[in-house]
Amino acid sequence: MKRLLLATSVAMLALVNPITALSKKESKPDLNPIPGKVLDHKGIVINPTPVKITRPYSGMYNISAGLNLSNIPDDLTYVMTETPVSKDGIYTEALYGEELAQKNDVKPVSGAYRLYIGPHKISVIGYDKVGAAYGLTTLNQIVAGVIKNGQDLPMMEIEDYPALKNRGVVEGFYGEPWSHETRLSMLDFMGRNKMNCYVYGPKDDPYHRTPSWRQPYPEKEGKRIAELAERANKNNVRFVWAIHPGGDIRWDKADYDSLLNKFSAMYDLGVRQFAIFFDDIKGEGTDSHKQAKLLNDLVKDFVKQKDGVENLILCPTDYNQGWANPTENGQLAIYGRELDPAVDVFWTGKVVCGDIEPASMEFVDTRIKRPALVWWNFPVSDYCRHNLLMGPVYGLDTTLTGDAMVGLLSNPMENGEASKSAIYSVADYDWNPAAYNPLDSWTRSFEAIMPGAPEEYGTFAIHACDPPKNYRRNESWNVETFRYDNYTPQQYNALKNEFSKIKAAPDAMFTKGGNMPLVVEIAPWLVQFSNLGDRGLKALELIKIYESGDKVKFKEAYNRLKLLNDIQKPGYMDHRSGTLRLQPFIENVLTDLAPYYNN
Ligand code: LTM
Repeated sequence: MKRLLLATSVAMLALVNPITALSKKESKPDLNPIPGKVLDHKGIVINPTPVKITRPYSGMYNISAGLNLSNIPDDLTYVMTETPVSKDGIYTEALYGEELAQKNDVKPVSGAYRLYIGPHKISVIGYDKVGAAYGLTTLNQIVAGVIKNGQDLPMMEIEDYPALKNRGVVEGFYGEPWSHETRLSMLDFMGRNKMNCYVYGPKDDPYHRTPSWRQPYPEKEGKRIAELAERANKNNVRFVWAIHPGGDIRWDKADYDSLLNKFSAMYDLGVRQFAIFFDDIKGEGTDSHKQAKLLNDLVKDFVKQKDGVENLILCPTDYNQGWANPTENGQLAIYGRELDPAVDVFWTGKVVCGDIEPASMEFVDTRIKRPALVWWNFPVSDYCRHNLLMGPVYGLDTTLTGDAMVGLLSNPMENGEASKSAIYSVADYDWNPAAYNPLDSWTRSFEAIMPGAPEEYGTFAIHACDPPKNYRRNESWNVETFRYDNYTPQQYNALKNEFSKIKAAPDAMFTKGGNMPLVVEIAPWLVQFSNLGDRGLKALELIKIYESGDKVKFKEAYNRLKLLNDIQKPGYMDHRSGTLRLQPFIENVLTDLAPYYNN
């Protein structure tokens, strides 16, 4: 009877209340599904994805005795972190050199290698030393997978080489620069994933930008730069130091000398490659002719004068198609005519933060008369600092090759550990764009980054993807949300299951994840994520109580959820997740059921 009464008054309310009238349908944002599919790698996961894997022999090795690494040059054994070593193990060699590479059909590009796991021995042939290191890195990943899964090592042959010359990261965001420890750990991570270029350019380092770019680093910071350059070197990563002088540069001899002095000081700290950024400035500094001349002079007076200095990199003021003057008088065309062809030029694509597509590459390349270096603004979150962008790397065209771009660097979040998932996949794309599989790469990254709790990490990641503006990303696509009056039991149970997982995931990541630096870095988000799971469960429970017709219980449960939501909201707004579908679900439940509560 009670239920009937409630139902009748509810029906009457629905006639007059616009909120309930609207609540019949769940509106879904128009975001593309994530491309790719998760594959079964049968325990052997290699990142980045090799160009070609064949199995000319069907044999398997029992590797319980480990590998005999005595024929590997001492300065390459450091990559074999997961490989058990024994004199009685399988004979393993690593060799490199152009002639040897040619004989073994190894592509003549830096980093190329061939790995044989054959009947009598394991052999790595690198085109160069980096290639040999990469071949061993691949072997180490294979061995780690095999050991983890208690399998035997299958004989195989891998032919591999990078598609893009520059693969890596540009620490180029606004906000808190990465800590020294994060940078060191990132350089190791990059090396393990065959990335080779790290550009140091955090906007909020005063010695990088206006006005202190003219000053040398204080001794302590200088030592750290030296340590970074050394660690980068060890990981076959080029440490590129960037300066951002455009805010107040005077284009006179005094400022030119300041630049030369600063570069010389950085050279003495071990830096061997430099970049000059002119992004996000106004006024004098934007002069394209003067920018080009400055770079050309530096090539002449610095790059060519100092031992071992690599090509300069320039970030234009017109760094994306939306802002670039397309005419012959535009900055890009001026670079094309006036800038030394050895200087690489950054480019963020059609817009500041967006997909990388052939059309915008052609736009820039034809003007600057060289393939651009892509500065990909993902997963950078300086425009949405309350959100973490943990979602898959997609939007990178898989038909692009080294002819269209000289490389692609990811601009990450100020949260360096949390950026590693995306960087793992950028490494995958950079090495082998044609084979890039976004969903698979992202899923593999969970195991690599949080080996003790990959599923829980995945649960967090899938619900922490979408920034509320700019470069919108799909999120929470594994569950369907609904309105209180329009769902099936399957949908209800699936959502309940997901909210339970959300509530429990942070604890598992903390207790068994095996990546404390990451957990500590994102702890405020994890606290809010677990709360979100709890609120979601309470919202689902509220629907059931409402349906039961028990007014007293309904009122209590509504009050509880409303209060919890109000109390937790400020913390949630600072450290958000589930912004696309999950928190809106909770808000909808409260809004849609408000008329019954008020009644
Ligand atoms: O993208 C470039 C070249 N410059 C800045 C970056 O420093 C910033 O991190 C991104 C994202 O907000 N946008 C920029 O314009």
